[in-house]
Amino acid sequence: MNNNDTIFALSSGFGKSGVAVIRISGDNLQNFFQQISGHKNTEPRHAYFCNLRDDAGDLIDQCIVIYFAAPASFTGEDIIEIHTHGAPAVINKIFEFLSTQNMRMAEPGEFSRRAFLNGKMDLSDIDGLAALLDAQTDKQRQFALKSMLGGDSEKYNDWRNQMIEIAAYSAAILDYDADNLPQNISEKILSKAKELFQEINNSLSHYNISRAITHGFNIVLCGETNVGKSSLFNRLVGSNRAIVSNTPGTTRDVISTQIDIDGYLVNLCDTAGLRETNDEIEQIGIDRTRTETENADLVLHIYADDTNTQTKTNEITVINKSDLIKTRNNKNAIYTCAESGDGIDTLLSAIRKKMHNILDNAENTLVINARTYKLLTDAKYELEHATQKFDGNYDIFAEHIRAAADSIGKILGTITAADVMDATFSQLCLGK
Ligand SMILES: Nc1nc2c(ncn2[C@@H]2O[C@H](COP(=O)(O)OP(=O)(O)OP(=O)(O)O)[C@@H](O)[C@H]2O)c(=O)[nH]1
Ligand SMILES: [Mg+2]
Repeated sequence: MNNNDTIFALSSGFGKSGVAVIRISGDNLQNFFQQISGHKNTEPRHAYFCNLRDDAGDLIDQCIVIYFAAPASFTGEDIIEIHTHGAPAVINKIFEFLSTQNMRMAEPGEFSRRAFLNGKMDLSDIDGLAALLDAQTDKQRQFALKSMLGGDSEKYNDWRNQMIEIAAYSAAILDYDADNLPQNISEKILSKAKELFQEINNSLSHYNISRAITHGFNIVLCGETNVGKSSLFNRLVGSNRAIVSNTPGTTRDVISTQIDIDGYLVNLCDTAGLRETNDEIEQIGIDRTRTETENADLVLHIYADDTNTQTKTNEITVINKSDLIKTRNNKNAIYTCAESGDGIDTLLSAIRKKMHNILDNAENTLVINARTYKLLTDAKYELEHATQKFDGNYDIFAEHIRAAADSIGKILGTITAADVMDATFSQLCLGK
C-alpha cells in the first residue's frame, strides 16, 4: 500500500439516501479541487456548489464540494469532500470518474491509518472510533466517544510515562550513589510499580463491563419447561418472537434478540426448558441453555409455583403464572403473569436496577477489545513479575517494567508492530 496514493471512498452509508459524501485524501489536491468546483481562488473549509463534470464535459451531478487543506483534516493530508445526491448510480459514476484521475479506491480503514501515520490519532483513539461506528445505543455512543476523544489514551500515556520513569530510576540506582538520588527511591519505585499493577488489574476486571456495553448486556431466561419463559420473553420484546404453547419442551433452541433498555444494548435470550429427556435434539437445546446461563450477565430464573429459592447475585427470581397461584411467600421473587402483563413493569424495573448497578460505574472503564485485553494482560504480568519476585536485582526489575511500558506503547501505537496495526484498522469500514 503506497501512502502517497490519492485515495477515495464513500464515507456515508451505501444505498438510496438524500445526500452521499465521498471523501478523497492525498497530497496537493487544491488544483483538482479548483478544477471540479469551477472556481479559482478557493478557500479551505468553504462549501462550493458545483456542476460536477467528467473529462468529456458531461454533467455527473450537482454537488457541494469542500476542500480541507493539510494538515487540518481527518487524515492530516489534503481532503476533498464531495456531497452528492445519494443515488447508487451517481456514486458509481463519480467513482468511475475519480478512477480516471490517478486516484484509487481506499481499502477499509485506510483513511484512519493515514490519520494515525500523520499523528492525528493514536491506536486507542482509533479503537474508540471503531466502537463509535458500531454504536447502536446511547450508552454505546457515550462510551466510545470518550475513548475516541482521547480519554483512554490519556490513561495509557500516564501509565506508560510512569513506567518509563520507574525504569529510568532503576537504571540510575545501578549507576549512581544513593547520595545523588532522591531519598528512598528504591522503595518509591517498587511501590509505584505495585500501584500500577493494581490499577491495570482493576481495569482488566472491568473487561466484562466494557464488553457488555460495546457488545450488549446478556440477559438469559431459564427455568423448567412450560413455566412461561417464551411468553415472558415475548412480553419483554414487545412482539410474538418466540413460539408459545402448552406442550412442555416447545422451545428447543436459543432464541435471541436485541433490545435497548435505558440506552444500553441488551441481548435477550429465551432458552429450552430444563428437564430430564431422552430426546437427543432437546438435550442439545438444554446443553445450550446451560452454556448461555453460564455466560449471562443476568439470569432471569423463571418458576411457575410459589417456591422459596436462593437467588444468586446475577439472578432475578421470577414466579410466573401468578394468576394461578394463591400465595405470595417468596419475598425475593417477582410475581408475573405473562398472559395478562401483570408484574412485567416490576420485572423491568428490577432488570434496570441490576443493569445500572453493574454498568453505571463504567465512567472510568477503558474500551477494552481483544487486542487491548491481550496487551493489558501482558503489562499486568510484567508488573507482577517485577514486583512479586523482586530480590534486589534492579536489572531484571527494570527489564520487566520496560516490557510493561512496551505493551502499553503497543496499545497506543507508539510502538508499532504490523500485526497490531492490521488488527486495529481492519475493524473499520470503507471510508474511515
Ligand atoms: N395462566 C397462565 N398461563 C401462562 C402464563 N404464561 C404462560 N402461560 C401459558 O403456559 C404455557 C407455556 O408457555 P411458554 O411461554 O411456551 O412456556 P415455556 O417456559 O417457554 O415452555 P418451554 O419452551 O416448553 O420450555 C402456554 O400455554 C402459555 O400460554 C401465565 O402467566 N398465566
Ligand atoms: Mg419456550
